[in-house]
Amino acid sequence: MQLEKITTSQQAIEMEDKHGAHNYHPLPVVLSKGEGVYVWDVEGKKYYDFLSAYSAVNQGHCHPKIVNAMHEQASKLALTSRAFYNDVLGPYEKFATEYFKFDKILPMNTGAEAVETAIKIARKWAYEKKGVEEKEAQIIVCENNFHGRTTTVISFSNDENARKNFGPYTPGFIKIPYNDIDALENAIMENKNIAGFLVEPIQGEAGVYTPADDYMKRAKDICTKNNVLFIADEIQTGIARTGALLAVCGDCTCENHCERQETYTRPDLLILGKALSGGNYPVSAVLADNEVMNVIKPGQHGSTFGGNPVAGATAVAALQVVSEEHLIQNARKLGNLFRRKMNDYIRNSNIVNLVRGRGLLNAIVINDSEDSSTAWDICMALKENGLLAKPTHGNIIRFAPPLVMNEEQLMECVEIITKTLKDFEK
Ligand code: IF1
Repeated sequence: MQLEKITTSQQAIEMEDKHGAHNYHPLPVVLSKGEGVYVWDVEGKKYYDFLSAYSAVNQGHCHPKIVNAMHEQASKLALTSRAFYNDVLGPYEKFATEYFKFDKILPMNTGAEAVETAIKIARKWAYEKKGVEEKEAQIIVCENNFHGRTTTVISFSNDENARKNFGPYTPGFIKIPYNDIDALENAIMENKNIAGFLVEPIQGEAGVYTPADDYMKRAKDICTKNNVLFIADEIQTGIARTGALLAVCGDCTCENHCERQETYTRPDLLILGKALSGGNYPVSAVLADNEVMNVIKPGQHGSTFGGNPVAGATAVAALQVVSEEHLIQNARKLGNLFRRKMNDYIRNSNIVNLVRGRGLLNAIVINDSEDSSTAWDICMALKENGLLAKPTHGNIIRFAPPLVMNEEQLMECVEIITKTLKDFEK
């Protein structure tokens, strides 16, 4: 059986349309090569990647250190399952728990799997440590959340497109408005069965909503006071993306995780994914201290590929790149520059309302109705001008380049974006 070679973009698009499930509506560009901040399509056109696979490719496409680590391990021992030990998992677990300063890590593969893992741990902790009545545990989540696409996770989504006709839904979730401390306190006061509060430090898919600076800290304090687990989903915001190692580190500029209390809101359960492998391999994880993590006993959770040797080797290299190449500082510096330059443009624009974000996780809000095609049309024009981005909801365009970008490249991207936007000014 031969594999048909792709020679044109149109051929690839038609092949996917015929043979693949139609669960996406991609921008009509067919990529065939990636290096650092650049990607190339089948015809050889070069683009700046301003999405980074939704903040998975923070370390840049095909980073040699990460690819080499992955290749070397894949050529030696790829998968043992957890039926046996191997000589990679322990060192990876030691490295990662020291890197993020937690007692233990539970390795999984996709982000949604890690979110499901955190939900299971929080529920078990509630029954076995907090004394919540069996099957009564509740987890508080926020309106407009995005935590993945499994049946339980979409059960607490309010995105009808993500939910409709996937019922019956998993019970045990209470929704509150995002960035609303009183709503969190009231929800906790009104229900004695609360296991945890699951929250994105910045709501990425909802449109890069950055909450009040003290939202995380105040939410954690309320959780601690009421014996509720604070569960941070840093799958998209973590690993230097927001100009700190984790978004819950606030404006800390430390290169190595410092846990400085005045800025760091330490989660009881930390959920990581995406850039944990630099976008080279599905690697996710949940980190917690022994008091929480030790509720999981042998045979109570796991997965075939969770914590496999290739995942471990790849994740260690990906985290080393973050430190060695000072990606935290770079994301902070270039993020501030990007928002400053975009605000200079927005002052005289009638097509862009605002720019918001932290580090190199940003978005612009287009001055048009949510159901207009303007944001999509702008992304199509950006593609023609050599930059790839995609709208989140409706009239919001997310901008998230790899964190290895330099100032000259960023300024060229600002030039492409503003030049493109000018063609849409009314
Ligand atoms: C797609 C969105 C972003 C996430 C947070 C968990 C997950 C994600 C905060 C699940 C994943 C991805 C999924 C991907 C596109 C992208 C996305 F548009 F879907 F919503 F980034 F905003 N928590 N986000 O952002 O991780 O299981 O995907 O590994 O579904 O197309 P996953």
